[in-house]
Amino acid sequence: MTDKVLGVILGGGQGSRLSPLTQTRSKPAVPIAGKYRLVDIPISNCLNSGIHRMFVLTQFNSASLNKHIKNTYHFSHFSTAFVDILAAEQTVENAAWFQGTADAVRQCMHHIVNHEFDYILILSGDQLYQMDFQTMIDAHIAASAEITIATIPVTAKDATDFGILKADESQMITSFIEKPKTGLEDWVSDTGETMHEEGRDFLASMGIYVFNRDFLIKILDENPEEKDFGKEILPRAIRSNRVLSFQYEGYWTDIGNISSFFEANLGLTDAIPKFNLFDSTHTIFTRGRMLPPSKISGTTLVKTVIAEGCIIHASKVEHAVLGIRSRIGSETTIMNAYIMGSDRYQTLEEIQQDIDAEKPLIGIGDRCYIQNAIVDKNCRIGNDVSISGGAHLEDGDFGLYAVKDGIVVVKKGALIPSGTVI
Ligand code: ADQ
Ligand code: ADP
Repeated sequence: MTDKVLGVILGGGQGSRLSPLTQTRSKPAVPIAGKYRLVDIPISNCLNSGIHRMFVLTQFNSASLNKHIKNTYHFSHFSTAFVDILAAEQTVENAAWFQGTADAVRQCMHHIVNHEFDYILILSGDQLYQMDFQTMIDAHIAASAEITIATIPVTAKDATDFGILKADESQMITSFIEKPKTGLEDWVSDTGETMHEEGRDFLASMGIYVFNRDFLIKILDENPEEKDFGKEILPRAIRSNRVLSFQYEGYWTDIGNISSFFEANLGLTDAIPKFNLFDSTHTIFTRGRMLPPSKISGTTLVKTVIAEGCIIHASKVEHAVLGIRSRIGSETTIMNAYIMGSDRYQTLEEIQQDIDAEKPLIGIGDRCYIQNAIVDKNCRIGNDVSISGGAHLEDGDFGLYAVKDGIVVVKKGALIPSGTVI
């Protein structure tokens, strides 16, 4: 059955909510959990569900995304599997960027329809979850639906950030509203006893849709002015078509902004993380880099996730994720932080040259204190640097770093001189 399904991953609009991580790369290429990229999550979910053909739609095509996809997703010559990137492109008829999610799919439709499929699975590129799409597709077929929306119960506090819907006894959606700001009381659903006990009274769209091929082509063609699935296409479809709600109750989180991105990463350090990287039935795939094991000396490690290839001399690392090739100097303390690591090691010669020129090395120096921060890749943080994020800091962009919701984000490749205090 999965031969009949094609996956389409919405790789991101301008990605401004994840800025500055998206300043020099497209959103799907943002590094997550120390060794993966955001796009690995939906791709892995597809592969684990037996869906082997997919497109990643992205607003701009970065070298790092291309390289990652090209180097990671290799399939046998005898299989039809592929992961291809479709970036917004100017054509004779259309010189514009993708204007929204539906418009992105519409503009790429001429590439997509070249493939054989009966169902198209549309996914967001910025969510953390491990879901079997096969059961969703089975439910879609069994209900003879034209569209199926994966849904999840959420609280009133979260409901305003999502598409909220109501369904009848046979789970057919009867009404849908995108991000309701008022009148929430009219949108309470029967989400089941356990969910009600947790205050999760509203059914939210997870932004994961199954469409019948012909139905999608028709609805996009007939309504060219409608640019967005959540705001336009879905509310329209619900009025006259069979749109099924497929309720999911596993772990799922939207990581659209810096604070949810930060929390999703640090959540991996929990004793039993909700997003389980150790589940061999839901492997998250990424590029095999053949890095050496991490080397650690004299460090107290508490609730910390460490990727491969790190060299760590810090005195303490607590509640942190250290990404590939992280280098951390002695007497340094890291707390509540995501250090992304770096793309390469410096040679001993380069290190000597930098030391002679009093230039900080790639990585984090000696006697630093780093708290409530994200340090992007390839940064050079000198000695005696103190970075302490928190509510006391004003949000804004300060050149080498930005502050968002009190979290300090040191930009990719930034050189923070010794002695700096943030
Ligand atoms: P949002 O996530 O707020 O809500 P949107 O900004 O449209 O909706 O993004 C959906 C996905 O598409 C994201 O992965 C985003 O990066 C990507 N995307 C956005 N614009 C794009 C573009 N121009 N080109 C390519 N990709 C683009 C949606 C639904 C809600 C639902 C939530 C669940 O609209 O109804 O509740 O997802 O997270
Ligand atoms: P990002 O993860 O921040 O998007 P890129 O994907 O652009 O970064 O860079 C990752 C790749 O770039 C790595 O695989 C690494 O091989 C290569 N790379 C980056 N900088 C250098 C450098 N100075 N020398 C050699 N290779 C580099």
